[in-house]
Order: sequence, then structure tokens, then C-alpha cells
Amino acid sequence: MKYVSAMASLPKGQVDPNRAVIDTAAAPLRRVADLPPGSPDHRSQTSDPQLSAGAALFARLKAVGVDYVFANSGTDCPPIIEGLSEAKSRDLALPETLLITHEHAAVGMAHGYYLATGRAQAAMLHTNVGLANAATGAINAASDRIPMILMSGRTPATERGHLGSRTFPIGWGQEMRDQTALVREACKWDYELRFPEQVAEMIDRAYAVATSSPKGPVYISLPREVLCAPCARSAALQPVTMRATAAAPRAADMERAATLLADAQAPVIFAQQGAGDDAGFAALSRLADQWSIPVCQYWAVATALPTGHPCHVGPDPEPWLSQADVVLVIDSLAPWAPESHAPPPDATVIQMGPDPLFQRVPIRNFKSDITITCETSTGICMLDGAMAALGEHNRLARARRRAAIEAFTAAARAADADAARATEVMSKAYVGRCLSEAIADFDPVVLSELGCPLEQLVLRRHDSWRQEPHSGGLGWSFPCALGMQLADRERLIVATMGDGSYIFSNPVACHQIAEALALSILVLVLNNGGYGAVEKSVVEHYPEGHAAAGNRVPLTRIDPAPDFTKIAAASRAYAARVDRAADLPGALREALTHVRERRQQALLEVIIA
Ligand SMILES: Cc1ncc(C[n+]2csc(CCOP(=O)(O)OP(=O)(O)O)c2C)c(N)n1
Ligand SMILES: [Mg+2]
Repeated sequence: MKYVSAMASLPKGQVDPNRAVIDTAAAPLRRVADLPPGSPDHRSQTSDPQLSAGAALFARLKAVGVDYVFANSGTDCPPIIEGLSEAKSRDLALPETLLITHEHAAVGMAHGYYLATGRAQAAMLHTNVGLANAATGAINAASDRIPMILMSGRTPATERGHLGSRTFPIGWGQEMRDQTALVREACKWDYELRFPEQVAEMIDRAYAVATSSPKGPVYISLPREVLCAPCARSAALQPVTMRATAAAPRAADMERAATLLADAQAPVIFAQQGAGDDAGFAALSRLADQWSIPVCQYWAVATALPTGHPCHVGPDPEPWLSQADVVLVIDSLAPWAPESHAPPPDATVIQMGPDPLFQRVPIRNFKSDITITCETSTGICMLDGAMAALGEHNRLARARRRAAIEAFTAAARAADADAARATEVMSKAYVGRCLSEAIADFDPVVLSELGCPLEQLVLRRHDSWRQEPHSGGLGWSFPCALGMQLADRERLIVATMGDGSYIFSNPVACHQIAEALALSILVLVLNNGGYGAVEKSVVEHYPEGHAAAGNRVPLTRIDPAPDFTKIAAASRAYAARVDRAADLPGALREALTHVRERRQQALLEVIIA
């Protein structure tokens, strides 16, 4: 049944008679059957091919480049589900739509899919409640600057009289004054669909804004009556109207940065978010190597250099920062902790990246003498080129630095190896080293959410490691791994996480999704019986305090713990528990056999100190 607006109520000359227009504010909707036969409104509704707005929505998502809509449905969805079926029956090109059984997982999968492909995806959520479940994932996506289109239904505005009006109490129960407020701070842009014919241009704009630099999630709210209304098919299928933009640096700033770094006596580079892509990774490796500049990854989220690179000095800003004369900060939210570290007051600090001042963060006062807005990889490549053009600068200083860096990294790697020794109760370091050996022959991606430490892994690619975003919304790594595996079924994806983080991920939903979509990831749960990070934080704040003096720091133990292997086994995963250090290498081999050869998801619960 088709509904159109009463066009008589719209000012003359403002309406394209070939389009169905809905004016939700002013005009009551009328059924096509109620229009006088032969009237222009009736003709425009019956002779012009039309689509429901719900159908147009999916076709448009495909047109802009969305491969998957990670969806969780609800009573706001009839026009969406009907629209999808309608679009299918009309042979429109559509994205894959997947039922994802928890919204947190839906957004986490879009996050992982983007990391694996560089292609932004969409999540369809149920009104305010589904959106609330997705909010942590949206905060994480914003922190990692992951573009995606988040959409949720809006409870019907009308209480009667329209297709899509409220039908039972949930229509009132889910009403909010400002539904978008649930995710607005995590989103770059948001909009509530008002007219069905806006669908195409709204999606074009949403996608272009999300994927423009600095990238991030956007949100669209979709009222049910508007989705039920028709729009012109031709408008929905017109060519995409808007394309994304990228950041480009000012050449003069780049040259100044290159000269400063080349002339420096004690330069240092910070790069928390990695090097952007293969080209950026190779350029940073070359630049650091040729100029003998230490690269520090304090609280790394992604790898910026191969882990074995001679200039990869690890996570500690000392001794480099306190002696530096030139500091290059590449896309790092908090490159060091001002409470503990600082560059000398006269050091020159260069900050570069897609949003080098992190403009949405209210307080972030890291000095920036030269500020360069650029895509990370492009900026590194340009800097590498500009420095290479300077030739044989500073050769003596480079050689001196090289010797100091190599002595430092040799000692640091010996200490890492020592920390990874097998002990009676396993450490995270030991698990990390065993994992690294077990996966050495693959081209893995390792995710760590309070899981295996970067220092213990041998990694060679820019995209072979991710840590949880700095927003710290736990439960991120499991769904992120699922999204990565969906994007690349041949790659080995290993999600390593704490027992707390595993529970935050809604593991029942995640294992169900892995089975339903045949995503054979390996999950390592490092079980220390609770919230080790919280406990550590309490003891560091109050080393002589009452909490530290007691047997147990309150509010940090998961006791009794569930049997993690049974949660996985409920979805027919391969699952095993490892208590003894000596058993871990064999257990990893066995789990990998299931993952690689039998294409079965696997979980190892590893008991650690
Ligand atoms: C959604 C969410 N809730 C709570 C926290 C606070 N938090 C930070 S670390 C942590 C403990 C994590 O425990 P686990 O994953 O087992 O790692 P562990 O610290 O024990 O190594 C918690 C609860 C958070 N970051 N995110
Ligand atoms: Mg724990």
C-alpha cells in the first residue's frame, strides 16, 4: 500500500510532481487508494516506478561501497526488512546483510572489517536500545578513527494514521527527546531522515563524511513512517553525488620538518597508531634506519616498524625523550605521559597525522611547534623523500646514535626474553612468546586486549598487530577479529584477551556469529581470575593503602569464574584449557590445526599468574 503526502498543503511550485514527497511536519499522509483517480498525485504514484525508502536505503549503501550491513533487527525494522526483500525482488545490487546477535559485536565487526580492507561498512541497530548497546563500539571506532555508517530506527513519531505509526507500547517506551545524543560525541556527523526522497543523497553524504579525513563513524536515525513511504526509483539509483577528501600537508612545513630532523643531534619518533599502510611502514623503516632515529611506541595501538627493526626501541619514552632536541609525533593521542616524561623545554616538537591536534579532545596539551595535517602514510613517505634529498647530513651524529640505539635494543630484547621464561604459573610474556613461535610460519594478525604483549611477538607487517583503542571500551578484540576474518578468510586471525575482556565481548553472541558465518579465528583467553589492570592501578595509586594491604583488592576478582571452554563449546568451537607452561606449545599447535585445517573456531583458556 502506498502513501503520499497531501501535496495541497505544500507551497505551490516547491514540489516535483514526479516525486512522492512526504512532509512529516505539516501534511497528513494519504493512501494512493484515497487519491482521486486521474489526479496528478494519483498519476505520479501509479505510473512512476517507485521504491520504498527502506529498499532505496540498501541499494544506496551498496552504491557508495558498503559490502556488509551488520544488523540487529527489531520492531522498527518492518520497512527495512520489507525494503530489503523488495530490493532483492527488483534485482537491485545490495550489500550482504547479516544478523549479528549483539550490537556491540556488530560495530566491532565493522571495525575489524575496515582494518582489514580499508572499506567502511554499516551497522543497522534497533532504535535507542540497540544504539545504546552499540555505543561502546562507536566510542572505540571514533578513537581508532574507523569510518562506518551507524543507523538505527527511530520510534514512530505518529500515534495513528500512517503506515508505520506506533502500534504497541514500545512505540512510546522507546521515544527519546534526543536519541542521537547516545552516540553524538563519538560521531562526526548525524542526521535524522525526514523525507523518503532524501535517502540517496543522505547516504552519499554520510559515507563521504565518514571516509573523509579525519575519518570516523557517522550516525543516521530512521523514523519508521518515513521508511515506509515511497521515493522515486530513479532518484535512488542516480550516480553517487559526493566523494570523500583526504588531508594533504603544506610543502613548506614538510621541508622544515625534514631539515630539522636531518640536522638534529638527538631526534626521536613516536608513532602510536602505526604507519598507515605498507608504503608508510616501509618508508618509516627506511627513514629510521638511514637516519638512525629511535622509534618509540609508548602504548602502541598498531605496529609502526617490524618488531625486529634495529631502531624499534619499544614502549618506554626514556631515555630518548628527555634528551631529545627534535621530536616527531606521528598520529599519537598521548605519545608519552606528562606526569612521568617530558621533552627538554627547548626541544622542537613536530606533530603530524590526519588530526594532529586531536581537535575533538578537550584537554590535550602536548606542545606542537610544527603541525602537519596529512594522511599518515603520505606524510611519512613525503618526509622520507624530503630527507633522502638532503643527502649526507650529519653522518657522525648518525653513527654515534646508531651505536647507542643498538646497545639499548640488545639489552631490552634480552630482558624481554628473560621475562618470557617458563615459570610455574605462566605469565603473559611467556604466552606471547609461545604464540609467536607457533604462528611464525603464517602471516598472522594478532589482536591484544590486555592479551599478549607486543614485545614478545615477531611481526613484520603494518597490519599484523592491533591493541584495543585508547578509548578502552573492553570487549573489542573478539568481534574485531570476526570482522577481520570475514574480510579475509585465508589470513590467520588470533584474538588474545584477558578473562575480563572476553566476558565484556558478549562471548555467547560472538561464538554464535563465528559458527554461523564459519569464521575460524583463534581466541586466547589469558585467565588471571579477574581485573589485573584495575588491581595494579589501585596498588600504584595507594602502594601503602588499605586495599593493597588486604588479601584481595576489592572489586577486582571474577569469582567464581565460568568455565570459558564451555562457553565456546556451546557453539561447537574447539576448546581447551591449559594450566601448565609445558603444555602450551602443544596446545597451540593443536588449536591451530583446528583453525587452519578444519576451519573451526578455537578457544584456548590459558591460566596465568
Ligand atoms: C566496558 C569497560 N568496562 C570497564 C572497564 C574498566 N577496566 C579496565 S581494565 C579492566 C580489567 C580487564 O580485565 P582482563 O581483561 O581480565 O585483563 P587483566 O587486567 O586481568 O589482564 C577493566 C574492567 C573498561 N575499560 N571497559
Ligand atoms: Mg584478567
